[in-house]
Amino acid sequence: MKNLAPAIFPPKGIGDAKPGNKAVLDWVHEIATLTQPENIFWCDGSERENEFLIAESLRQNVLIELNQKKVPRSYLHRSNPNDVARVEQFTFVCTPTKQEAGPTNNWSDPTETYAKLRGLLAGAMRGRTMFVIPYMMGPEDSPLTKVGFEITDHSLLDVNPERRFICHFPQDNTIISVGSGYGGNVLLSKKCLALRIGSYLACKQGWMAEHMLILGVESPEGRKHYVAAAFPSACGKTNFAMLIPPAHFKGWKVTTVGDDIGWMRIRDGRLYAVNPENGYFGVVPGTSFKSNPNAMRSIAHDTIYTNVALTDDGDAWWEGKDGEPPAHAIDWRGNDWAPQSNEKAAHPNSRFTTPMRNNPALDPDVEKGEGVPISAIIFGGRRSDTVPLVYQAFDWDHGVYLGATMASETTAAATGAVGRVRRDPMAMLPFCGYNIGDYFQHWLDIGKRLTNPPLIFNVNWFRKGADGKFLWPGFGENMRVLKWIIDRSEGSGGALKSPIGWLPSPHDLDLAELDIDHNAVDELLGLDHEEWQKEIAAHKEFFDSLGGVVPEELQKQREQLAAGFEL
Ligand code: GTP
Ligand code: SPV
Ligand code: MN
Repeated sequence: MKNLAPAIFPPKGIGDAKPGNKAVLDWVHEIATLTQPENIFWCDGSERENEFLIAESLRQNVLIELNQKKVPRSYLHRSNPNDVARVEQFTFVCTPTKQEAGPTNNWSDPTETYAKLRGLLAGAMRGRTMFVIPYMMGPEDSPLTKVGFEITDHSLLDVNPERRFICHFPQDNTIISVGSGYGGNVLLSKKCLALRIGSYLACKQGWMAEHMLILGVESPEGRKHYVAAAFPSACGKTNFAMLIPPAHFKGWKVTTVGDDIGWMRIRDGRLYAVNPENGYFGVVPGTSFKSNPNAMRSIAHDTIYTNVALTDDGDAWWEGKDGEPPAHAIDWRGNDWAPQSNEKAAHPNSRFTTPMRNNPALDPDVEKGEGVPISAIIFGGRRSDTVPLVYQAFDWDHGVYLGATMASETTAAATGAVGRVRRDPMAMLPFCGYNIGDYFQHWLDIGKRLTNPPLIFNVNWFRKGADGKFLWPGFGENMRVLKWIIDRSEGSGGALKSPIGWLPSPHDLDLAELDIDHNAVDELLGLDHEEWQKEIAAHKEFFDSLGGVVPEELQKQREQLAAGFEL
């Protein structure tokens, strides 16, 4: 096969940051003996290294330079067209027993899997450069922070969907990924470490690793709360974390701590959260100055775009960007594109990669080692029907039930059918690195240790009317829902008791200066008994499908919910 990523030869002073740690050196030596690279590049994260690697990537056509006047220091990467999303069917948790991985993970035997992977890796880096990338997940002085090393080659284009394996060995703190260059499959510090291995460690050590954004919200009087929210992939975390309140909320300010992953620990009976990441790997389509101005400013420079379209003047373009579509562009596959084309110009899961320092709304405490105290946890999914705009759990255990039974219509973030409702507990279905029953129990156990637990809410920005259109304007207007959540957390804010939880009535939400009709609001906050009968049956079906691992407490919650609807 043609070597699409030949070795690179850096000048002295670049790529030679060899560490002194013997364990690391031994391990690198072992992998080099197996994979047989031409040379080894020891990364140090310096600016000089960055410039060299970008120049090399441009030379090898792995990156395309964008118009430097329009988007300074920004580049386009076109992936292999069959390597555009996470591949859940090829993702494995390799624990000694299948039972430890549980009913929601693909399991494979660690000994056999190591042997198989060793076979695939033997000689795999011949003629190529091996990169050793040290990384740190979390603020420098946080007790949760983890240090890791990723060894990789440069074979971004040389992927093979027939031989794609993303394998986790929680007992060994090891991850091996072959055959994909896509973010969630190969940035091993992110979903693989920070969530899958992270959740396994969190359960053992008594903390939480969650698929959550973390935001700060400050009132005009200067009262500040932090909120964490778990929405499934491509369901609005980045947008919510960067929310700009509408004009009516003068003096309110929302700041971003994280947009995808939250690590939380108990301190003084409260949950404190840190964001282990240093940047954003976000969905591009739909991003505009109308929907998310902070994201637009974040990606206006120093950004790598993957699988967006390229305009004739060298700019990045995607569906949903402000202004008119270009008359001509090169689409994400590298083909000519025009507005009348049947194909999308940008892949629906095209992504930006940008450092968090680019975000104008970055929270000042983002690097604080002790984390930020969480006042509320929000669950949410993409549901065209059934689930109201917002409601509040009766208590922690009921909140765990809301998380455990949440569902969402599938998106382009993972390969497979899009738009199918699937249960995605706590937005962790693809990311929980151990038995989901033990994960539910862990959530219940955490609750018992909290003297000042966050209140738990569920939201749905995606309910649709009979015309098939979203009933709720979403984006910045989600501030209206966030405000109710803050009010409830402060002990004010009205609500009605319903069988599913505390529901706001229309006048409990601040809808001033919002162009929305009364019927839409009623529909957004309404409960349809027939839909809920089906929903509760689906909860039971889901729990049953897990084969007896669901804690008794959650079964009890379901019975109570069902009883509430029989009244
Ligand atoms: P991952 O990075 O995959 O974990 O996704 P995410 O949860 O951060 O989702 P993101 O904020 O990138 O949003 C995904 C898609 O949902 C984008 O196309 C957004 O435009 C759209 N979206 C986000 N928020 C809203 C909203 O409030 N209403 C509507 N209708 N769409 C939204
Ligand atoms: C997701 O799919 O939830 C993402 C993108 O955040 S990735 O990092 O690729 O998993
Ligand atoms: Mn995510």
